[in-house]
Amino acid sequence: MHAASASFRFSAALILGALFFSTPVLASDPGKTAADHVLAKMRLASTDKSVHMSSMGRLAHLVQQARQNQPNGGAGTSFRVTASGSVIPNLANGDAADKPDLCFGGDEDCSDTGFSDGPGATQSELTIAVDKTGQHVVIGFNDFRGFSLSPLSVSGYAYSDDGGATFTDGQQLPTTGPTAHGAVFGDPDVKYVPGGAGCQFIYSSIFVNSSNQQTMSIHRSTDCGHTWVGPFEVTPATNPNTSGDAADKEFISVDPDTGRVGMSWSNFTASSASIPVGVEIRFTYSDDVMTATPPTWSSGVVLNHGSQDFDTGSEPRFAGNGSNNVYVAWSGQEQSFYFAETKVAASNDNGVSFGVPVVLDQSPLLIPNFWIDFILGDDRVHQFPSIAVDNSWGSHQGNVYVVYATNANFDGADVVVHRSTDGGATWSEPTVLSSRPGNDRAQWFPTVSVDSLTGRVNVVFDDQGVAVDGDLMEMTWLHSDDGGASWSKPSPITPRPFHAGYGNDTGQPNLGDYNASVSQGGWLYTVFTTAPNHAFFTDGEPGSLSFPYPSVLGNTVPGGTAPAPGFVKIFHPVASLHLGQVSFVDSGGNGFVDAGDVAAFSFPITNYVTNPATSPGNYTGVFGALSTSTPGVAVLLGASPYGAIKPGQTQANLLNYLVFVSPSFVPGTTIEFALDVFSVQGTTRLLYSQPTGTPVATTLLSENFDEVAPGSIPAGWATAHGGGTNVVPWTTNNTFCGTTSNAAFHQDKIDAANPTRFERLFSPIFAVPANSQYVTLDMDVCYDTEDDPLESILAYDGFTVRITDQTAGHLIRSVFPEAFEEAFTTGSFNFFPKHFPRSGSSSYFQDISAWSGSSGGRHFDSGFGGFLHNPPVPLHVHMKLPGMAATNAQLRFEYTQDSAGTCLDVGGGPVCGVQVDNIVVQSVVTKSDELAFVVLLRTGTRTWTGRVFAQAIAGAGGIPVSLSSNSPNVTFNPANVVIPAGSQVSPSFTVNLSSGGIGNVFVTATGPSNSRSAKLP
Ligand SMILES: [Ca+2]
Ligand SMILES: [Ca+2]
Ligand SMILES: [Ca+2]
Repeated sequence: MHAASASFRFSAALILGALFFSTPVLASDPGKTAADHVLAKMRLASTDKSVHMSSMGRLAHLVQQARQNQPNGGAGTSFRVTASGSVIPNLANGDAADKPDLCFGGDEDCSDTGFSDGPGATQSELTIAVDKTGQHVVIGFNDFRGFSLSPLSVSGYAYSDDGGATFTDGQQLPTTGPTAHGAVFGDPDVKYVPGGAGCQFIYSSIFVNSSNQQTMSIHRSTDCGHTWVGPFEVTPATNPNTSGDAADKEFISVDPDTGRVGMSWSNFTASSASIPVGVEIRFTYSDDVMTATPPTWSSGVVLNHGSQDFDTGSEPRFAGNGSNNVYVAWSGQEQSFYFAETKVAASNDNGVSFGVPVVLDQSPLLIPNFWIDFILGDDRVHQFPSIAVDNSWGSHQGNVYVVYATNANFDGADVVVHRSTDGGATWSEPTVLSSRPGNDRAQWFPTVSVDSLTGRVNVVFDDQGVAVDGDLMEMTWLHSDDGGASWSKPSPITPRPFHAGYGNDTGQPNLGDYNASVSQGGWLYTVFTTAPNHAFFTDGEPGSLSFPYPSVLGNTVPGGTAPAPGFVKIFHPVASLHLGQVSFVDSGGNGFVDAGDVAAFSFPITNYVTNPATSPGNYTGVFGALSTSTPGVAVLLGASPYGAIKPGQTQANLLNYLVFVSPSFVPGTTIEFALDVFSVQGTTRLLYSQPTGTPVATTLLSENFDEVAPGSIPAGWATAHGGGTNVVPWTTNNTFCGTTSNAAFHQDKIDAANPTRFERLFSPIFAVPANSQYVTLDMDVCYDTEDDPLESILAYDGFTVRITDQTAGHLIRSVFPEAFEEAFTTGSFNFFPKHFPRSGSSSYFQDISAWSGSSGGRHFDSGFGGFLHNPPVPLHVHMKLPGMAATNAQLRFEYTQDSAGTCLDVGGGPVCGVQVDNIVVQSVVTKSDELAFVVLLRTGTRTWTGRVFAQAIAGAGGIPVSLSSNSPNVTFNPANVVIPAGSQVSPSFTVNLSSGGIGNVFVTATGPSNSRSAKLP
C-alpha cells in the first residue's frame, strides 16, 4: 500500500477492529457497542421492503399499493398515500385536500416528504444511447412532470440530431401502446439497436400494468428517438413467482453481434420463491424486440439463488465480438455486518444460463466494502455497480470492468474499479480512482464504458472532493488507455462546481440514482444531473411546488431545443486543478467590491490529485489569464505566473490580478470571472462568481425567546405536529447547552413505545421588501442528538429549518435553505453537518440534510468501536438567501427522530435535544459609497477650499460626508457636505486655520463606508 493511504488504513483498522473485538464502555447501556447499536436499529427498520427498492421502484410500489387499496382501482389521477402505501383516508375525488400529487405525510403544502409534480421538476436517473454515426443521441431520465399525466409516465426523454450540441425535450413516453396500457415509472435505460433503417432505439422502464402489477416495459423508436411506440410489457418480469412480486431497477444490454436484448432486474418476492420475501436478480432476453408486436421474451432465470443479502442494482453486458459471454453485476448489502458485496454472474451461452456469482471484494487481502456514508445535499445513496466489456479490436478485447462506490477508506465513499481478463472467472483487486482516497470526501454513482473503437476505458462519477465541507460537487472523469493497468488523473467535466442541494426540496432522487455513458469513436458521451450556478427562492413559482432543477436539460421547454447542461461529449481532459480560496483587497478599503473600486485579486490554484494510482504529477510553467463577461468591469492587469504546483499543493498568483469596477456599476450585481490556466501539462478554465456592493440590512424578524417564561412560546409563534403517535411540541428552555437565557428547544427522547415523530415550530410571517437584494438568516443553534457512531454524515435525530413561501398568488411551498442558498455556514463549517436516511415511516422526516449529532463534535473511542459525542456548544448559523424580494415568508423549524436511540447511545447527554436562539432575519440592499480622495486648494494665508470625491457615482440620497481635522484650530464651512446623487464630487467647502503652523494639519472626510484625508498644502 502506498504512503498516502497510511492514515486511512489506520482508521479503517481501528473501526474494523472495534467492530469485531470491542469491549463495551457505555454507561447508559452496558454491553453495547457502536455496531450493536446500529445493527439493532437496522433490524427495526428492515420490515418495510420498499425501503430497499430503487427510488422509482419504491414509488411504483407505493402507487401500486395505493391503487390496490382504492375501490375504483386507482382510476383517478390523484393519490395521497402514507409512506407504507396505504391511502390517506377521507380523500375522495374532488375533496378539498385532494391534490394532483403523490404526497406522503400530511402537510398542507404536500411537499414535506413526498413527491410533487408541476411544469418544472427534477430530472434524474440518467441514461444515454448513441447511434453508430455519433450524431443521434437519446437521453432517458425520470421526469417528474409526468406525474400529472393519467396514467402517469415519468419516463422522460430527449434527443439530439447534431451529436449532442442541442437536445429536443421529447417529454414523456406514451402509456398506451399496441398491446399494453399502464403507468410508466421511470428507472430508465435506453440503448441503440443496430439494424432496421439504422436509427433504432429501445427504452426500458418500471411499469405498473392495467392489472396493477409492478413489472417492466419496453418502448421502441425507429426515428432516432423522436417518437416512441409502447409500452410493451416484459412478461417474464410480471409476478414470476406469485402475485405480489414487484419488479425494480432494470438495466438492459444489446448484443452487438446478434441484436439480442437482455434485461436484468430486481424481483422483490412476495412469498414462495427461490428467495422468499427477498430480492431475486433475474435476467431475460428477446430476439425480436424491434420486430414483433409485442416482443417475445425468454422465461427468465434467477442469478442469485439462496442469497442472504439484499441484492439489487443489477446491470447486464453482452461481450460481443463473437463471444457468447454475458455478464451481470449487482450489489448485495449484508444484513448482519456493515459491509456490501459486489457480485458478478457470467453466462457463456448468451444469456440462457448463468454460473454461480463471483464476489469481487471478498478476499481478506482486499479492503472490506464498508457501507457508503450518506452525502450532504444528495438524497439516498447506494453501491450499485456499473459494468462494461471491451468489444473493440484492440489488445484488451474481452476485458470486463466493474466500478462501484465503497466507503472502505472511511471518507464517505471512493470509486473503485475491478478488471477481469478471463471472462469473469477471476477479478483484480480494486483500484481506487478517487483523487485523494480517504481524504477527498464522497465519490459516488460511477458509470464505466469502453470505447468500441479504441478500447479506452472511461469512468465518470459524482465527486464532492472539491470542497472540505458543504454540498459543492462536480462531475469527475478519468480514463485508461492500457486496459486498466494505469489511469489518467481524475479531472472535472462540469464547467464549475455546483451545489448538490440546489433544487433538492421535495423528495428523492435528486442527483441519483445513477449516471450513464457511451464511449465510441474516441469520444466519451455522458449524462448526469446538474444544477445552475445561481438559484433563487421563487424558482419554479408561481405554478409549481418544485424547483426546475437539478436536471439534465436545464430550463426545459416541452418540445424546445437547447444545449443540455447535463450532457458532455469530450475527448481530451482538462488539467486537474481547482480554485483555492479567492480573496481581494479593495481600494475603497471596506472589504467589499464596489462601484469605483480597484480590487487586487488572488486566485490560488490547487493541484488536487495525489492518488498514486491516478498519475499524479507536477504542473509547471503555470500561467493564469483573468477575464470577465460582466459589463462595467475591466481587468486592468489580468496575467500572472504561478510557481510549480506539486501534487496536493496550492500556489497563489505571483502578481495580483487588478480589476476596475466602473463608478456607475450597480452594486449587488455579480461579477462573473473566468481564469484561463495554461501549463506544460495542460489547460483549464476556472469560473468564479464575485458578489458586489456594501450591504445595508433592515431587520424583518428578531426573536430571542426571552420575553416568555421557559415552557412557553412567544406570541405569533406556533407549534404543529407533523407525525408520530405522541405529540411533543417544541417549547422553550433556559438550561440546555449551558445557556441561561430562554431558547426554543425540542427534546430527543424515548418517550413512547415508538417515539418516531416530526414536530414543527412556525415563526410569524414576515414581508420581504420589493427592493431586497437578498435576505440573511442568523441564529445560534445547539444540538445533541443521535447520529451514526460509525459513519460521518449519517444521522437519525435532529432538525432543520425550512422557509415557506406564503406570497399571495404563489403555491404555498416550504423549501430547504439548501435548495437555493448562496452562503450557509454553521460555526466554522459550511452547510449542515449530517443527513437523515430514507425511512418507511411517514412520521419521520426522511432523506434530508440536517443539524444532528453533537454541535461540540465527537471523538473516536476504541472501546465503543465508534465515535462518542463531546458536550454540545452553541454554533452561529448564517445564511444568505437570494430571490426573496416581494415575498411573504415564514421560518419553519422541523425536528424529527426515528424509532430507536437518542444521544445517550452515542455518548451524549445527560439531556438530548436541539436548541435555537437569537434568530434574526434581515433584508439586505447594497450600496457603493466609498470616498476616493480629498482635494484642497490654498485660497488665502490661512484659508483653503476643498472638495471630496467618491469612487462611485452617488446613489439616491447622495453620500453624506462629515469633515474633521487633527488640529483643534481648524473650522469648516459648511461643517459637513453631501455628494449629490448622480455625482462623484461634493460641493466645495472652506477650511480656516485660526492659528498655528500648517505643517502636520490634515483634513479628514468621513463617509458612510470609509474615510479619506489630505494634508493642508
Ligand atoms: Ca473519497
Ligand atoms: Ca469596497
Ligand atoms: Ca433516534
